[in-house]
Amino acid sequence: MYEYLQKLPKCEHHIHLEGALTPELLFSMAQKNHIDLPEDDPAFLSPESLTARYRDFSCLDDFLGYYYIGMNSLLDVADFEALAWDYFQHAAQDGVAHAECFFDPQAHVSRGVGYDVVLSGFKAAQKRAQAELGISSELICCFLRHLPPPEALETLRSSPVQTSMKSGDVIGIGLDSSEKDFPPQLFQQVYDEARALGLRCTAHAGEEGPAEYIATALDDLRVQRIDHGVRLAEDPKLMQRIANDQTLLTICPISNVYLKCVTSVAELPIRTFLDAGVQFSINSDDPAYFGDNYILANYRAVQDAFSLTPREWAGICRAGIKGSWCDETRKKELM
Ligand code: ES4
Ligand code: ZN
Repeated sequence: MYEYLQKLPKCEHHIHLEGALTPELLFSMAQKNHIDLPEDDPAFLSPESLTARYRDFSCLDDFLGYYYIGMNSLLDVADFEALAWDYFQHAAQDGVAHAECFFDPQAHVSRGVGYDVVLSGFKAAQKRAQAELGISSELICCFLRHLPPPEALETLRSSPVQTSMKSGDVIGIGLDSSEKDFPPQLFQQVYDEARALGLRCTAHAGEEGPAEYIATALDDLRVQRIDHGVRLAEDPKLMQRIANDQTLLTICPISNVYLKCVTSVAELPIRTFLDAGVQFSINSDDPAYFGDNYILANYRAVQDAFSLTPREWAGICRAGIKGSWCDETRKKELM
């Protein structure tokens, strides 16, 4: 069965490229770029101690603290290219055919790294992934919900961001970072303006936050997908609505365990979603922070917990293709 899962042409819709920064890459880039790592946290003694610390996240915010420190090591175009290339190589090994990748421009621009530096690096890796690995990919620009909404608007309206969206280098927007106390509706204007530009829209909701945030992401942000959404099972009426509308959830099982949203993959409402006709894809989220578990490890973990049939897996992959944001020609190839 694992071999069957490896061979399935998979679409990944929920991967933060900054979350593919391994402790080894983090340390080598920090050294090259003369970036000081925190001296008061023993986790930063070595890649090994950092890896050990990653096994012990208490919640989403505990993880995010490390995630934002980690990405400070990324400085030039070559760093961003190396980061994304490292991800694409893992993706190829795992049988990914198409990847839609999140990135967090605000976390780079705020520390003086230009948006075009980030984008050039990612674009170079995407081009190489297409040519050498046959992986198609797209970029989704995420806004950080723990920062004031006017800062997200300012980022969206900035000229390099607008250029990347009008050229098609970036095809959609997302909303990530701390969820509790940062409801989706705070970002309604950002989503209205992005939609007016013709962008696709998604948002993290129902990861740590309540099912109600899934409803407001749909109603106020008018998103076409929901990232995580595992708490949807707490609201059967909303679950029926999502099933009827065929809104894709991008589920990240191992992430949910690492960040203590659930105690095990078996606790996730995978069977409930299948029974209710809720469409979802299985994804890695931040593989370098969650035990080096890329997409195939997530497929395997779901298989171990739920013993799905090949038919059910084929259905999950088909839903993923349908919910992808590539052009119709590529979709037909993937089918
Ligand atoms: C994230 Cl797992 C998760 N949740 C919310 N925001 C994020 N950014 C990167 N990983
Ligand atoms: Zn995520």
